[in-house]
Amino acid sequence: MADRTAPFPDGFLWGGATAANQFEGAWDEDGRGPSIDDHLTGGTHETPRQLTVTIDEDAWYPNHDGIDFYHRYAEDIELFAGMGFKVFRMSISWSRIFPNGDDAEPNEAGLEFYDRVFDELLAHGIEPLVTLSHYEIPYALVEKYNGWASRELIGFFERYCRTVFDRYHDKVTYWLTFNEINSSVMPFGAVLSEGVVQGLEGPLGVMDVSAQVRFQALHHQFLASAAVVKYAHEHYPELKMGNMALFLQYYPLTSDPADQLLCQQAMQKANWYCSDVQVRGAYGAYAERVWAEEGVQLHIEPGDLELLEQGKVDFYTFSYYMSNVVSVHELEETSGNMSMGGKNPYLESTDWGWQIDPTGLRIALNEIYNRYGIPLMVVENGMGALDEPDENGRVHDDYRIAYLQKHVAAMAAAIEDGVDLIGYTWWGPIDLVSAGTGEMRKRYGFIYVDKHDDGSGTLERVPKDSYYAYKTIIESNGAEG
Ligand code: BGP
Repeated sequence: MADRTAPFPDGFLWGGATAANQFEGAWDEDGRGPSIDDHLTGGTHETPRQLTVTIDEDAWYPNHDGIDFYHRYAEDIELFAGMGFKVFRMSISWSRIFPNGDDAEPNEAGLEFYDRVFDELLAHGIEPLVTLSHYEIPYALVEKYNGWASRELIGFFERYCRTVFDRYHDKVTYWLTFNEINSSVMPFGAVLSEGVVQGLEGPLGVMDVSAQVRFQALHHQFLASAAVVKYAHEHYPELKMGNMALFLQYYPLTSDPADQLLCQQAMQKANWYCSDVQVRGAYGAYAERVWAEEGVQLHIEPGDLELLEQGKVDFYTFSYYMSNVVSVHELEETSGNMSMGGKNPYLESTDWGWQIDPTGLRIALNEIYNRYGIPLMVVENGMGALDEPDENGRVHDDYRIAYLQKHVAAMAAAIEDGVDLIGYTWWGPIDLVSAGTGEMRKRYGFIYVDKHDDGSGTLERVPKDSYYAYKTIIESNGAEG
C-alpha cells in the first residue's frame, strides 16, 4: 500500500475515538453518579450482558473499572500523541457532571477532570472532539423518568449541555450530540441509547421496548439535540456541531425489484430517518410510512417541528463497521444474529461476525455526501479481534493493519469521488470495554491493555504493530502505511 496517492486534504483530522463509560473507570469517584452502563454485567458473544436494577456486590461490572483512563489519562494521551493524533474523540460522562441528571447544580470535581483532560490534549496539539451522550444517561433518570421516554429529559439535557459549553467552549470546538442516535430505530439499541427500561431487568438487546416508546423517545432526543445545537450556534458561533449515526450500508441480495425496494426502505428507516431530521431539520417524506408500519402514533407538540428546523447540524459524523444484506428471499444469518444482517457471500467477517467491507465505506461516503452536501467525518471504524501477545508481550496484529489500510484506501477513493471528508477516528485506539458484549477480549486497540474479562491484569499499556502502521499513515497524511 506504500505508493498510494494521497488525496487527503491538509489538516485532515486523523485520530481515535472512545466513550467515557467504556474506558474511564472510576465509576463512583469524585461525586460521579452511576450511569446505565454501571448496571450492566459483563457478557460474551454468546451470553448477553444483563441489566440489573440493583448493583450486585458480587457480580462483575466491567464499566466500573474501564481501563482506568481517569487516572492514566496523561500516559494515554502521550501514547496517542506518539502516533501523531490530530484529534481525539471522547465523551463526557453526564453523571460525572450531574450525578442524578436532574440536579440543580453541577459537580465541580467532575468538571475539573475534563478540564485536565482537554488541557493535556491541547498541550499535545490534539483537538478534542466531544460526544455529549455516548450510550449513557445517569441511572437516576432511568429510575425516575424511564429515560428518554419522558419529555422532561430535554430540559435536563439542555442544562447539562449549557454547562459544558459555557465551561469548555474555548477548549473544544467539535461537538456531537448523541452517539449512534439511530440505534434505537432497531430494537437492540434502545437500552443504551435511550435508557427506556425503568424497572426492567434482563439480557441486553432482548428487552421488550415497544416501537411506540422507542420512536417517541427518539423524538425527544431530536428535540434535545436541536435545542443544544441552537444554543451553541447562538452563544458560541465558532463551535461546530455534529450528529452521530450508526451507518449501515444495505445491499439487496438479488436483482429482484422486491429486494431493491426492501433495501431502499431499510436505508430510509435505519439511516435516513434520523439524519434527515438532524441535517435537514425535518422528518423525511417516508416517515409516515415508517410510523404506520411500526404501529407508532408520534406525539408532536406545537413548536416541535420549528425547533427541529432551527437545530440543524454543521457536519455529519458516523460509525462504519460493516454492511448488511436484505432480501425477501431466504437469507443465511451471519454470526447467528440477524441484526448483524444477512450473510454476504463476497465478504469475510471478524471473529464477532461483523462483515468487513471497505468498498461499502466508499459507497456510504458517496451516498451521504451527495444527499446532504456538508462535511463528513468517520468517527468510528475498527476491528474487534482476539489478540494474543507473544512471549515478549507484543501483539502482531497484521489483520488489524490490513483492515485499517483498506478502509483508508476506501476513504482516499471517496475523496477522489468528490466527498468532503474532514477526519477519521479509529474506534478504540486503546483496548477498552466492548459496548455490546462487555468483553475486554474483543480488542480494537493499537495499544494493548493488560486487562482481562475476570477483572485481572496490570493495566500496563503496550503498543501493538498496528500502532506503528497508523503512525506512518498519519505522518504521510494517508500516502503511506
Ligand atoms: C459502536 C459504539 C461504540 C463501540 C463500537 C464497537 O456501536 O458507538 O461504543 O463500542 O460500536 O462495538 P462493540 O464495543 O460492541 O464491539
